[in-house]
Amino acid sequence: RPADDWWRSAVVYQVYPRSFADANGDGTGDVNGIRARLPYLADLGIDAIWISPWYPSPLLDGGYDVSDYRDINPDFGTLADADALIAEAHALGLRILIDLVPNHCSWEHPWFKAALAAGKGSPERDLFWFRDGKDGGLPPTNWPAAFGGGAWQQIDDGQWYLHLFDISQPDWNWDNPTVIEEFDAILRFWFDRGIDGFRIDVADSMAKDPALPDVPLHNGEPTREKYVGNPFYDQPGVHTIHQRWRAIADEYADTPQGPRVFVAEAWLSPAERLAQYVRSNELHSAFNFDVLRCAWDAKELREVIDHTTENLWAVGAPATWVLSNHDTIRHRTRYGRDQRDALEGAGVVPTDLELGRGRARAAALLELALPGGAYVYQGDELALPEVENLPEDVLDDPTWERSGHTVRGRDGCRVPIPWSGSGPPFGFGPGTDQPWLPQPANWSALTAETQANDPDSHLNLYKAALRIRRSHPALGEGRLTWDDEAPAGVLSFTRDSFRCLVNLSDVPIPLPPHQQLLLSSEPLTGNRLPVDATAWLQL
Ligand code: ISL
Repeated sequence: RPADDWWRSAVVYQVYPRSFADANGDGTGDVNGIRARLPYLADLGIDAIWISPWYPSPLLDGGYDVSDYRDINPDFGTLADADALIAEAHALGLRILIDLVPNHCSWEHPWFKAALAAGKGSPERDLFWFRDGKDGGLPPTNWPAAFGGGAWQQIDDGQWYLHLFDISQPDWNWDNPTVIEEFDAILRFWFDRGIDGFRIDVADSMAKDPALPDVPLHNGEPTREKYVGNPFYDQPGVHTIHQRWRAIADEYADTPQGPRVFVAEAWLSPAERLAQYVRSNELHSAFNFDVLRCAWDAKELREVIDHTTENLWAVGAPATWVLSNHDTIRHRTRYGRDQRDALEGAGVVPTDLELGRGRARAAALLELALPGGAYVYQGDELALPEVENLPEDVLDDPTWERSGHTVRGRDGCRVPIPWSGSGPPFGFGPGTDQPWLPQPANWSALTAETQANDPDSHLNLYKAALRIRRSHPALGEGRLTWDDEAPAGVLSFTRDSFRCLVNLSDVPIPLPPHQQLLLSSEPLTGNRLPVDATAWLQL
């Protein structure tokens, strides 16, 4: 395929730098840790790496609170390390995407500090959303923040500033030309250093309705729903910003790497809305989170797959598939929870090392057989489960109260990767202590090293699938055709001479006629595909 189109069918591996690999042994992952594992990633067979924010940051939102967009967090390394990483990845044929966080920065960003110092009505304050409150000491609007409470914080002189996320993450004012130009320069800074593209954080939120209307109440509380017309999500102004960025990425078309690309993070449903973000003069692609939200259910999955592809293809964009990321419960555990409920109802107590594993294997082969691009979150190739029992005193992500219950943060999917060895830190770093989040003591069976030596491991299933995906002409971009004759609870589709069969029913099913079994997530039982398994067939 033409190199310029690599992103249309790329398998992108998400690195969460704090938790991936720790080269200097301080318990926190770093850039040199990623460099040391590049051969592992190349061997896995992915096309690109997306690195979650690596910028200087107080890490109050895991780095999505940026205090300098043109440097590397000293805890993670230096710009020279980043340059080396980009060059080494390219030498291995891996593309590098990094995270851009344009909706907000950290309260440690020098421009926000200057805005606090400069006072009411100053040009410095106009880079953010500073407003006077309403009569009676109320904030300017009733907007809710993502991590609990209201989205406005009052400061000493009585004004309030807007933060859609944590109090430490003031929102930029995208109506101010200085903000627009600053982000143009940030894009060029990293493109010139050789990155292949950006993942755009909350790509649907930068523009705000300047009239600042309140949002409606749901169950007595201001809604967080992205209803059409929401004053801070999916406003028409975001598209002007994206079009501007697309033109900048296209300026690089004649460089050896080709044009640079964007992937939008926007939790927008239905797909008709998301499709607006990937029109040909806007962002190249967008995460499709709809499958991530599906239960392990054939009918629901098929509807979502069809709905997504129809809408994204209508604007010429590729479909993308996401099962997990650093914000969600790992999919192995999501699927396993339903299983646990059923098994416990039948009097069986499953172990956490078995639960959800089969479904995670089946889901991986489904994801990698679908048309378009696929995202793999670090550790998913090892079948890591969500760590559900982290002690309270180690939790790092914001935890808050909503509707009378405590919402725990997202630490459980961010536990450092077990690479090797029989106990913590499992080769994560050279130290002997626990890394920044403790790893479960029973993870030795899940390490990359253990799995590399086991032909039936989850890791080797991914490797085999990625190898076939690279070499099979029917996989990657292109269309799919459903087999409507498939039994209930079975997803079956063909892509030219390739068939993918996923058994979500509760009985083993016979394989339809085929020339060759390319891959199966479980051993067959007498030519039957077991429950919760996927087979890839050559027709
Ligand atoms: O996590 C979500 C749903 O499970 C989303 O609502 C998510 O909070 C939202 O899409 C934004 O996420 C991104 O920006 C946040 C940051 O905390 C997340 O880690 C990041 O992925 C603020 O920068």
